[in-house]
Amino acid sequence: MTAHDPRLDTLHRDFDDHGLIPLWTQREDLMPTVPRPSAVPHRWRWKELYELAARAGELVPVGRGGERRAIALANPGLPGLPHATATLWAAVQYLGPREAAPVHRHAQNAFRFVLEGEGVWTIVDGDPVAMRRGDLLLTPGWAWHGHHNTTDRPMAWLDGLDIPLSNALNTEFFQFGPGELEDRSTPVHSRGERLWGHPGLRPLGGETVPHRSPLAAYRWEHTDAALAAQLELSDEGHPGAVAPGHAAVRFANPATGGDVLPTLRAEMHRLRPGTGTAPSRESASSVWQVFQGSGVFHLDGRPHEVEQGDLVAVPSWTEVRVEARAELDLFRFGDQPVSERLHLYLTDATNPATAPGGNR
Ligand code: 1HN
Repeated sequence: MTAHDPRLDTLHRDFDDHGLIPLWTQREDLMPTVPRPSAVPHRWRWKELYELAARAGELVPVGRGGERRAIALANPGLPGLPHATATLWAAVQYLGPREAAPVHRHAQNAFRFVLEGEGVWTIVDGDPVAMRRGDLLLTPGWAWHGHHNTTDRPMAWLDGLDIPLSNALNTEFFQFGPGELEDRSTPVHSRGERLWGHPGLRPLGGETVPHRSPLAAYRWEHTDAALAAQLELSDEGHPGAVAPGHAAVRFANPATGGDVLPTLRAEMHRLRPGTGTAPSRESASSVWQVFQGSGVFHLDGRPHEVEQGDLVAVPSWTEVRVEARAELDLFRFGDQPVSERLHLYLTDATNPATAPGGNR
């Protein structure tokens, strides 16, 4: 085969006519040496997001059909798509005073993380769950859910879903529920929390589905206490923190110890002022939100200043290093459970092609 043989041009045209593409023109795109996502590292400012969401609150009703006043982070590397990364949907959802978002369910897994405010209840499979600052609320695939705001103030929060992954796999299903929320009671604790929310205690009568966390709410008071204790233990010379000045927890299914959702991992990190993380990459994508504090995300070497509420998309194999200016609490979610379970999860330390002792 020579590149200049005119028969080769004809062959390539004929491939095209027959719906075929030869590997030799595509190899580096199909099989790059490391992941080369189309999504790019990107930061969205909460102040701007919130202001735009509030304008939508004035102009766009929430109700049957549209279902939610949710505004998705659209990665600039994925033009026209409401995708934060190749696999993750992240949106700010805004619910005005006394408004309600109708009941529905879908195969996609979802959660909410609350940056500020309170007074909204989300009803998950009939269980009313309060949403408050710092809480993580779960809506696993196929759980019925609707939300209502019991106050005279608007409330906005972060929604995370595995929509782009579900999209790629063509596994999307959706069903409308009754238009009206059937239970508008406002208990402080959901039934799931009353049954499962006691450290180390497993209810003998508690029925569970293995891939579905029986807890719909993970409360800030617990997350905060866990992070504070790690740093204190570290000061006392005991293990537990990720690194000096860096505490972190993963939200877990209390019945299995596994991730909170089959496709999504959620974590909270606390970095003391002046500390930072070591640079790292992984074959999984994440979205981070600053819960409180300020700092810098260095993404593939480029600095992005962040403050409270700001969101950062970290596509697969982006090098991440985080620096805290003021004490920095960071919520993060990602698709790690997927690549892990498929044995596709690598970091730059475990990539066989380049790790010490690997083939070169
Ligand atoms: C959804 O059900 C919610 O329940 C939020 O709050 C965002 C985006 C696409 C499809 C369904 C919610 C969503 C969504």
